[in-house]
Amino acid sequence: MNPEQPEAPEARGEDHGAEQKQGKPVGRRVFLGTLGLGALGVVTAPTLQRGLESFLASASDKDPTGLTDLLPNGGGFRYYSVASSVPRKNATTYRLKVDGLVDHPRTYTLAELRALPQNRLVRDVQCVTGWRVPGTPFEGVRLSRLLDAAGVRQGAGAVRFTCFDGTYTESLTLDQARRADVLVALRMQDKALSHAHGGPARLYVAPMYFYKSAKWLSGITVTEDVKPGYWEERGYDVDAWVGRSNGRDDEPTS
Ligand SMILES: Nc1nc2c(c(=O)[nH]1)N[C@H]1C(S)=C(S)[C@@H](COP(=O)(O)O)O[C@H]1N2
Ligand SMILES: [Mo]
Repeated sequence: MNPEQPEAPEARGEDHGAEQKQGKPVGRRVFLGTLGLGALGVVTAPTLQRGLESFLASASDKDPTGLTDLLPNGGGFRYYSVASSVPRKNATTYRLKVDGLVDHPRTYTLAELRALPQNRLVRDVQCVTGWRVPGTPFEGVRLSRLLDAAGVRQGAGAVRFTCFDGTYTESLTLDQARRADVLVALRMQDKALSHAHGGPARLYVAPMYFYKSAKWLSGITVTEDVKPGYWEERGYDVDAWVGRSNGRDDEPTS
């Protein structure tokens, strides 16, 4: 395959939800979307990414398929929102509520989150539809710290995330939520998280496909059981480990 001339973008499943529209099983479609990157390997993946990106960008004027929702600043990211408009929140208006099966429910301001110890992780971002952004720094507060501060009660088994877009939801088991590589991220690529990327704060679940990383995070609720999130109700795996879910278990992890 010539990296500068990728095949039709729909072959890569760039469009979340296309599986449902076309009545195809998610696993197979996602698997097909992976073959190119998997075969080319890590070294050439950025080149392929750029080729695909410019292909999509040049097609954007005529393309009615909605595949070209690229961020204006590029960088390999697609901009995704299942909500058609999302209110903007800033340091004055942002709030993050932690509640549910906890002894000390609490609402944090952005200043309070910034005052907590920050952890920085540099991993590859991997969307389940096939695009990847290598070595992307995220920085923020470990979710485990917020859970410990809240005092998780006996009988709790999961965490549910809600967003101020009013629509998107996600969830993790309590064990997953307590991992050191799961953050409430305030910074990305060493800048304050932009509105487009889910700022002021988003969830960042490093070891899982990027759909777990809920943008515009506004609520963390400790619950008894896992409730499938937005995309999971539409066919994606609840346990979204990169390379070990969604029919992509052949992909090398990094
Ligand atoms: N609130 C919200 N969070 C979301 C999504 C969304 O539509 N809404 N899309 C998910 C998906 S599928 C991906 S790939 C990433 C995209 O993040 P980005 O827009 O910062 O590239 O956000 C995830 N989190
Ligand atoms: Mo995604």
